[in-house]
Amino acid sequence: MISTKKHIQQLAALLLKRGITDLVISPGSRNSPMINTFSGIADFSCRTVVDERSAAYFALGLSLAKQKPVAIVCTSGTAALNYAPAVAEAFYQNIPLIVLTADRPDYWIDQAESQCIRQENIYQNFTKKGVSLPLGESEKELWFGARQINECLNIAISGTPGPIHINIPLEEPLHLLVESELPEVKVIELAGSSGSLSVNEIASLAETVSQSQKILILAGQMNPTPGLESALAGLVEKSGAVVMHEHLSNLSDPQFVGSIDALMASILEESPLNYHPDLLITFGGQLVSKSLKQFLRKNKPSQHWHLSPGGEHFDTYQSLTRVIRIDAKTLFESISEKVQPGDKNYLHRLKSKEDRVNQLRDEFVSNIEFCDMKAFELIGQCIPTNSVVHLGNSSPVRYALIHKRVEGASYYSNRGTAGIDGCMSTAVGFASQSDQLNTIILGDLSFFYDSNALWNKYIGANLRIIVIHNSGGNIFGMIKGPSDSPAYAEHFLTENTRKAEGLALAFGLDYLKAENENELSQALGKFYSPEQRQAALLEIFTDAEVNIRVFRELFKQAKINEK
Ligand SMILES: Cc1ncc(C[n+]2csc(CCOP(=O)(O)OP(=O)(O)O)c2C)c(N)n1
Ligand SMILES: [Mg+2]
Repeated sequence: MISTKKHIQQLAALLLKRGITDLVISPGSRNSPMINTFSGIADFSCRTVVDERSAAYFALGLSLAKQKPVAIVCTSGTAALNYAPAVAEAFYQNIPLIVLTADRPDYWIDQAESQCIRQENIYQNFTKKGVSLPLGESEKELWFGARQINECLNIAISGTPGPIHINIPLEEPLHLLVESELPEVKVIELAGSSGSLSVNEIASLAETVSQSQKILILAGQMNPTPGLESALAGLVEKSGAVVMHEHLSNLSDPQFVGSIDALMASILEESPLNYHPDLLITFGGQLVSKSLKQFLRKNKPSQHWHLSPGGEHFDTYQSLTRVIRIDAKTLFESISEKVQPGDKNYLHRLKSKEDRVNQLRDEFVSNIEFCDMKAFELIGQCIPTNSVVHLGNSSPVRYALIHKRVEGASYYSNRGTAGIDGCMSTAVGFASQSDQLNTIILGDLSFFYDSNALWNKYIGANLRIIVIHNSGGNIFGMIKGPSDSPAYAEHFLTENTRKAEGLALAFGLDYLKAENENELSQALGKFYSPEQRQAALLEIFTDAEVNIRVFRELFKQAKINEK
């Protein structure tokens, strides 16, 4: 018999899969779902020690003798605090103690409820990681809990081993039991260490790649990385893998797929199963495309490897099966030689679909009236090659990704947290250390928010600022939700009538403006001419209603076209 509590069932299953079978239990009521489950499964070897302080030290000794992680289990309240001395000792002796504390639901903390203390992160200074599992048992909460447990168990034994803490809030009834097997759980494996893979690991990864029919490699945001592009191209050539990237990934090989957002929108509408990958490999930072996330969360690959020298467990697509602690270039170079030649069917299908979507975009953009989307096309044609492009958050980054990359340009954007508060300051800082031309394209609200970016003495002649003045936060009209709200105009769009001219002049920048296609072409010519010998700001005025209509229409057409 085991407890009916699903998080505890998952915990037991994951401990078993990791071979962690030694437990030291201290009696209590809140931890009864753990006691019942662990003692109800013959594979666990459960000891009992009443005093938690001594129990934790006992486990430490057991772990030292067996050279294996040992788990300790206690109830809520001061029981958990009594583990602290042994947890500190384990931390400084590098012993992988797995600390499992039962807790009350958070809504009872500090509410004059018995055996209730603030348990979250109580051993913060002496554990490699501490988590609190969710209380609810929805599909999302169970996925979240399993990911937290996987990550903690991996961290306890990887690199320098050490204690981890899993705090587990549990709600009454606590004592219900079922006669059942443990659930199927997904183990997130860890491969590689200190930036390299063993020969066996390389062989086994290459074998999985060789056996996969549809391989999707997703490149997130990253700085230009010499050698990465050719390592990827080598693997594509051999295996037929599809590499998808956004401008911020700073890749440009034409064999790769670079128009993700519109492409995914059209695939979502069609028959996603045709495009659903068997093996997903991700690396780098975040991707902007929302439809990509939607597509992959709905059509989960059977394996997802995330490459991360730091060992981060990014499970963005809810399908993570392996974290490989190595950088992308080294991995692709190491496995390419060993991979068997694969067919290119998946690659050809996605490439030809991308060609169709790009063609549709080109025709669409050539026929639209003056608006943000049109302005981005014209800007893209004029930015000099080999320069640096900084994209403001909100709609500028989305428009830029719809259009082709500027050849040879490097792209940057504050996508770590997607704030609109420091886009221009970041670009100014970058430009101050760069001998290339730096263009920042940002929205009007973002510009005014961060106008103090210009309040320093490091503004050089290599800086070009393009403000897309669409009278407020247009993004809120482009996405579903805010635009249907009665508060849309007043509190989302936030109409803005201030202009950038006064600020540009106050900070000593040349000022140009454009209100239509003609004016924009002329202004861009001047803006990027060799005669422009000091920093300049170009303000482009567009109409919010037109922008929003055109943006939605492009995605609508991409979908209809593929039905
Ligand atoms: C610091 C910060 N505050 C608020 C937000 C929420 N936010 C996202 S986009 C946006 C509007 C930006 O408007 P604008 O810069 O004019 O760009 P547009 O969408 O109009 O092109 C806001 C307020 C944010 N991302 N960062
Ligand atoms: Mg705006």
